[in-house]
Amino acid sequence: MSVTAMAERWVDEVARLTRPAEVIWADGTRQEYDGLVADMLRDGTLIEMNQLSYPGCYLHRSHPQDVARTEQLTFICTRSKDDAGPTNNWMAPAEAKERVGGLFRGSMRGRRMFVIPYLMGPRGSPMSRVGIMVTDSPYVVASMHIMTRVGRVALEQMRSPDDFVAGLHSLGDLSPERRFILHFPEEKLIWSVGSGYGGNALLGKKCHALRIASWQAREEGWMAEHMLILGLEDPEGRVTYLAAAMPSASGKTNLSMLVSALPGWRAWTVGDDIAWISVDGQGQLRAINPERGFFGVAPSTSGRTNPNATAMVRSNTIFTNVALTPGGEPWWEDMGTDPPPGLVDWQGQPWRPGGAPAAHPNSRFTAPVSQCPSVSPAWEDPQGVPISGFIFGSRRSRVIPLVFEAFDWQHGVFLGSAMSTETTAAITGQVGVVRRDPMAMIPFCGYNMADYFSHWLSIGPRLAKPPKIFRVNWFRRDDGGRFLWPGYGENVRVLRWIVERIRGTGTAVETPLGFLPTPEALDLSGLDLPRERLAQALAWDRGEWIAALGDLGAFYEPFGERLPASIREELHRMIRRLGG
Ligand code: GTP
Ligand code: SPV
Ligand code: MN
Repeated sequence: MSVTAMAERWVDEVARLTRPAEVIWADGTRQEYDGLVADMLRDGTLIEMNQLSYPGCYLHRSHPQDVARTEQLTFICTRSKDDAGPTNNWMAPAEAKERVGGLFRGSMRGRRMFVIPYLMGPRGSPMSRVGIMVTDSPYVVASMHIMTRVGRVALEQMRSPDDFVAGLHSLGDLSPERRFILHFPEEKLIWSVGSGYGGNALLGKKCHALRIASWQAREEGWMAEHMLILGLEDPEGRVTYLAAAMPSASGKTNLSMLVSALPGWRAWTVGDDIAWISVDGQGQLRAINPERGFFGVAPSTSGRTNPNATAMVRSNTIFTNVALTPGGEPWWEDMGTDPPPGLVDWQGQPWRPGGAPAAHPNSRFTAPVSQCPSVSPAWEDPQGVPISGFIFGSRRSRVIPLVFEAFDWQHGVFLGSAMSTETTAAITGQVGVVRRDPMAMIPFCGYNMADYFSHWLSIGPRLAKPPKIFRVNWFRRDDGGRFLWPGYGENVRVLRWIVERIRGTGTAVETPLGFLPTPEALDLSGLDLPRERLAQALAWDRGEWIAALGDLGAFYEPFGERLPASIREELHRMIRRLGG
């Protein structure tokens, strides 16, 4: 199978616009990867790490103004503004091409242009999709090798000549003034210029697998979600698959590979960031992980919090913006070791104790899924894994209890739409500000979110047994600012209750919010957690909730008539249950 004429035509067109010195089709081989690495070591794009303790590991330092996704420079370019909706930045397609086209004109002069055919999803899966991405960044090509399936494997999976998402990426001058991440869902097209970082530049990830794919998913009746996928095995060996949406830097990677604090229970990792989910012939939801690598947050990753990740990044990993020890090893805050003398910070400067963090708070590792010790045997199953429960989690110091369960599908969709979270270093801007983030998709939904809620609502009735939906919050704090719940491997105690609820055995009390576990319903064996703290973690306050639902009503306002009536109805019901 070869490249279709249509793909070739698009690539030619792009080359005429960007004027590269050379056009190279990526084949995804080890040889190609090694060659790219050698080039980048020569020109300083990569720094070799200690090849004895970290074989195949390299450090990349990005431009200091290019360290996270930039949402204010990210646009959905649909013909109608309403189709992008009030929560997306919008530009008319013609205007976008006019404004940004100039930044691509001649942008690859003297540089190599790489064409990357990539497959999102397991080989041979009917749910997998193809992208063809053009870039002038070797770092992006190497990262795409880790994060996606590159080369013939992708071209072979095209079902028709135009069965691909086209992505044009150029580093430009890396200035935020000339940075744009544009999505044209009606043309299956992405344009990104001025950034070499993560979700801005690895176009298979957020741009394709969420923004464009969410549009396609609505048209075709499936779901593209910002979710981890894990299988929780009980002591009898039964595995229950769950998918969990949590905002950026709010615990997906950690939960997906947790090491269970409960004997006999075990988590199997299928994916850590994105789930593509469809309804099978039996009315069962099945999920695949479209990626083949993890682009995970480094700070706080330690033997205590995430030993699977610590093991996984010991080889064949590209680190971005971490600190470097004199011995050529990576270092970051809360990795479990003291900063060694002679530490060099993420910008290559000598680090001084008490100064700014040595590793950038959004520093990351890029590592293959296959290296994760907890990788699920089913992670590349072309049919996907059967999903029995959804979890919506966010980062809230107050108000939201540790865990509760929705009454039914519609109420669960409402709870997802009601999500808000404290911002993190994964996006540029202020950290710790509460913002709305329905289903953790506010930065990633490629269309009007009111239609997205309708789409979610439409899935439930198609299912033989709709998954139960849960709300979690690992991040609630006491008055002194300390987390009330220990988190990480201890989260299995919450997952166990969730699985028991799905099976109909776990106990709960009915509250105006939904079903809450009684303190006795959670297995706390071996955990030294004062009763009082657990009670605080599970507490809810009528007044706080009524106020929060007032804010939610204001958030719904701009959606107008497009907001599904049943979402508004759930809001009013909840206010009534609270006596407001
Ligand atoms: P993205 O890759 O940006 O989508 O992030 P993510 O959702 O995968 O988040 P990740 O698991 O990387 O966690 C982000 C931050 O939250 C890290 O600093 C973690 O240490 C911290 N974190 C994760 N799980 C927990 C938890 O259970 N409790 C607490 N207190 N912190 C956690
Ligand atoms: C996120 O921000 O949700 C990430 C990192 O997973 S990025 O790839 O930059 O989007
Ligand atoms: Mn993410």
